[in-house]
Parts: sequence; C-alpha cells; structure tokens
Amino acid sequence: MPSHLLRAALAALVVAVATAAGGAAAKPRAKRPAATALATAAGAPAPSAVARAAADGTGYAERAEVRAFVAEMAERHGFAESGLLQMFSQVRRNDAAIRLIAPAPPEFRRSWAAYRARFLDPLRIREGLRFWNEQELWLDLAAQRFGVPPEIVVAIIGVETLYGRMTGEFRVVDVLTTLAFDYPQRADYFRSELEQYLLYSRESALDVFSVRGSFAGAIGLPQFMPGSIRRFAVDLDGDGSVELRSNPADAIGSVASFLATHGWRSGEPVRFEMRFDSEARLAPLVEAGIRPQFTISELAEYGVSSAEPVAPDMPLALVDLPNGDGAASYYLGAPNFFAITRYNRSSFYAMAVYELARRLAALR
Ligand SMILES: [Ca+2]
Repeated sequence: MPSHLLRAALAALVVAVATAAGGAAAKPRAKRPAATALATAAGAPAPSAVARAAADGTGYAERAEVRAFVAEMAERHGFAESGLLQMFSQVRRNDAAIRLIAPAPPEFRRSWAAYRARFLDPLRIREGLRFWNEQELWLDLAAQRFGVPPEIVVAIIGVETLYGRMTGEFRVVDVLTTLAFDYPQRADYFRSELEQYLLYSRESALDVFSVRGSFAGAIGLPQFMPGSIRRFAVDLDGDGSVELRSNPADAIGSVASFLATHGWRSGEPVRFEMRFDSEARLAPLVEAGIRPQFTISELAEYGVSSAEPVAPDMPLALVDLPNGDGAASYYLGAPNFFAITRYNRSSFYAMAVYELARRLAALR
C-alpha cells in the first residue's frame, strides 16, 4: 500500500501493471545478477561488474547524487558503502517506470462509470468470493483485531492485484532507483522509498534483486510500498515473518492494520447516497476536498441532503466522480471513505473498493 502518497492515479497503476506485465516493457531485459546480500556486503566492488554496468549504460554507481545517497545510507544505517556501490552498478534504469508514473494528460476525461466497470468485473467478483471462502479465518481474525470488515479487505486485494495474479513484474530496486534519480518530480519520495526498501531487504535477508513489484515499486498481494511495509505490515499468522508476496494471511492483516492506522471506524458506514438542488452550488464542497469536515446540517446550506439516515455529528465530504462528458456522480463520503483514500489517494479507487465490497458481501 499502500503507497499512499504516491498514487496519483492508482487506476493507472493497477491497469498499467496488468497491461505492462504482459508486454515487453515490463520484462527485465537483463539477466539476473548474482545475489547481493547487503547485510554482509563488504570489500570493493568487483571491477568487472562496474565495467559491465558502465558498458550497459546504467552507470548509477558513478553518479554523484547516487554516491551521496550511498554515503548517507552508510552514515545513517551502517550499510557498507562498497556493497551499495556494487549493488548500484548492477541496477538498471527502467524507462517504462518513468512513462507509467507520469500523470495523465490534462485533456484526458476520466469516467467513473468506465473505472467502476473495470473493477467490478465478473472475474474479480468470482475470485473475490473464492478468496473470501479460502481466507475466512484470517479475514475474521483481522476484523476482530482491527475492526475492518472482511469485504473491504477482500475488495482492496482484488482491486490491487486480482488476488495475487497481478503483483507486477518490475524489479523493485530498478524502478525505485530510476524514479529516485531520474524522475525529479518525485525524487524525494522515491529516495525515501529506496531507503526503506534497502532497510526492508536487509531486515528480511532478501536478495535486493529478487523482489518484483509494480512500476512504482509496490510489493505483494496488497501492493505496499516499502515504507508502508515497514510501518504498517503485520505478521497475522504469527509465523515470525511478515510476507506480503506469498502469504494471504499477512496481506489481509496488513491491509486491515493500514486502514485502522489511517482512521477506519469500526461499524460505521463508508458513504451515503445524496440529493442536491443544483450542481452549481456544489462547487465550494468539491473545492473543499475529500477530508470529511461538514455535518449534514452544514451541508444543507449548500442544498445538499442525504438520501439515507446520517448521524448529526458525522463529518462528511462531497465525493464527486466525473463521467467524461456525462453527468458526474455525487456521494457523501464518511470518515471510512477517507480512510480508504489513504490507501490510494483517489476517490475513484475508494469508491470502486466500496462498491466491489458491497457486491461481494451481497453475493456471499
Ligand atoms: Ca507471517
């Protein structure tokens, strides 16, 4: 996950991962380098490795900003500089990651109806019901421990990766390095995630080159960024390790833990159907964003009411979902809607998760 800060457009993310995973751009072009164990890496980089990297045109190990980053990692976390430089000499720039992370062009007209159809598809619904049945014990345990109902967790894992079928084929160290040093718009964020990834790899004794993920470096069934793994992931099955790539129990617990940490309120609704007098009067509410801050009586001043009962002190936000050239869809978002948007900062995403969750719960 949650990745949270990063996902300007998770729609794009999941779909692009799915698309790219089958295409040449996502396949690693290089053969896999020898395992690099950072915890024990010591000694000077092998000259041949550096020479090979330079010949391939990667060159990260020679760049001043990478060397500064390496020095910082050594100072702050005790990494061996030589080991990191050797690693960077084998990292490959991934241009597909830069293409895919770029925001959609301004003329692109988003459509909630199209987005919704993409994620409430028969395959995802069928596999969601199957996942729920197979993982019922862990889903119930997570619900008990974190207060997040099973259908929400099942829906998130479905939207993120279709229950582990689309976890991404990008080598995580390549895309994080590329975005950290060759995508200035998000350099701070991705340098921080690269730092988190190196720490995560060391703590988990992982070969840094072995982990695959999305073009943005999100990992495993729930697509957590490395920083989110270190902050929010949990060992739900209690086997002593947190494993989000192959262990559904830990993925389930980690999604629930993430939502609980980001304000999920047990037993409360996610959204309300709404009525309104005129679209023009909604503009200030759209402008106010998706953080819930208006009571239902405050919303009445803008001609807005709820079609369902709402507690008088429930903070609400107006959720606007454009439909291309058609009429936009509007809902009132409760704090739990906002919590889902912390997983991925998109109203489209959060609403698709909620609608898929509802559908799964109704069919079960
Ligand atoms: Ca575990």
